Amino acid sequence: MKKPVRSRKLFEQARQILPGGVDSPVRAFQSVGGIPLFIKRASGATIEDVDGNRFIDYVMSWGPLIHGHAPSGLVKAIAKAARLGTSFGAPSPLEHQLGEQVRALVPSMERVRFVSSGTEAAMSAARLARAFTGRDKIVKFAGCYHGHADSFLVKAGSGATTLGVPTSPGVARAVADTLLARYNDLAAVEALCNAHSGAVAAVIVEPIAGNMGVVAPAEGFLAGLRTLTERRGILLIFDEVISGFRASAGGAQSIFGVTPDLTCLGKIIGGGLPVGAYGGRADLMDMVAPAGPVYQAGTLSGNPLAMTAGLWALKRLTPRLYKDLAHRGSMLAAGFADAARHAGVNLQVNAFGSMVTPFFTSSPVRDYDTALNANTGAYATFFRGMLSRGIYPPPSQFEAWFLSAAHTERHITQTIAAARASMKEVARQI
Ligand code: KE4
Repeated sequence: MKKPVRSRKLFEQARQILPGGVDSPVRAFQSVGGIPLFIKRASGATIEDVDGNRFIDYVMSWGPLIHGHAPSGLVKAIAKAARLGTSFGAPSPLEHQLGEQVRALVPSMERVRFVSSGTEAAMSAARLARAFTGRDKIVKFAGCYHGHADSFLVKAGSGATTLGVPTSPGVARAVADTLLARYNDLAAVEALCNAHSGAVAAVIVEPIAGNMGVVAPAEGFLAGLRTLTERRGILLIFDEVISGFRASAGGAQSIFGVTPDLTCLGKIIGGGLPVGAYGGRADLMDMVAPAGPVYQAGTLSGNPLAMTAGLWALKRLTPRLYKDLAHRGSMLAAGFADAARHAGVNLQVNAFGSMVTPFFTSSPVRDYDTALNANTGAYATFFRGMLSRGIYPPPSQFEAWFLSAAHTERHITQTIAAARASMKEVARQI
């Protein structure tokens, strides 16, 4: 790997204008050391930095790129759409076409509203839940991340945990209405709902957690949340910004057979362009302005380029794609486990389809507390070892590694070989 000379210079320049030199905290490499690499281009499963280093990419823009970087058909579709105009600020047929495509894949979303990020989707869904129920409290789970709206920045996962600020300064007042439970702990949710009887508007959950690293729902957890909330007139919100279209074309709700009242989407739905969405029962969504009184708006919501990219991406979610992704995801997970065993390193590998997280800990990871047991120093050593061997992992122990249709078995084999060598460096360091 060539020294990141140009990246270092660009980072110095960026830090003069962008807080921390980046536009999203987890990109800054703060928890893994070194400087962030500035990317020049990407294609398929690989990215190239400004110093000419090429890597097999497992960040994949944090989940959106299930078809890989810049598939030629997608680029052509976006270019064609751009020639017709980049934004109208008025309805276009593309919006309800994508909405119909989403509803065909996720039938619980009888109505859909497009926004420009997962944050907007989750905050709007919470506002709607409060309006519909007339209640104020929202139950979230420690380690889950629903974007950076004030009420969700409480024991939030992803970058908030990575930087060691799971509850952000500046959100003091909003958090009074946020109740925290342990992921996979139904009794904790029951106790909260009993203690705040009649005051809880919604429970919001990542049905397959990705923001403390990958943590799957325990047997019966999601179904238990559904029963518990239904009985109390509490809305159930599935934040499927990561899991939507990632593990199946119908999202986690189709895999586990649990139907939420509202669903939040993002990432894959935009094919790599800025799209979020929230949707669900018609009686709920018809409360959203201008159909109803709950206000939510957005200059670039339903943007024609983003809608075009989303349509292109969702039309290519085939059973074959998911079969291949699941196979290669399990290949990678097994390879990590094998590499750690050979090196004598404690590792727990959590995987769900094409989402994988190697946790550097000896005990199983089932929730936020057990995820926090992971040795982040060991992860940082592993990260640097992989980077030096041409692999670009997420710069945080508390994120998912994402595969795409462009990741071939050869890519996975190369990654496992790099992991074997990097694990030996971890063994020497711990
Ligand atoms: P955005 O506002 O970043 O589009 O979406 C927020 C969000 C909501 N819900 C879930 C389940 C999410 O995972 C996210 C965002 N995910 C992180 C990565 N784990 C985005 C990466 C970043 O913050 O830079």
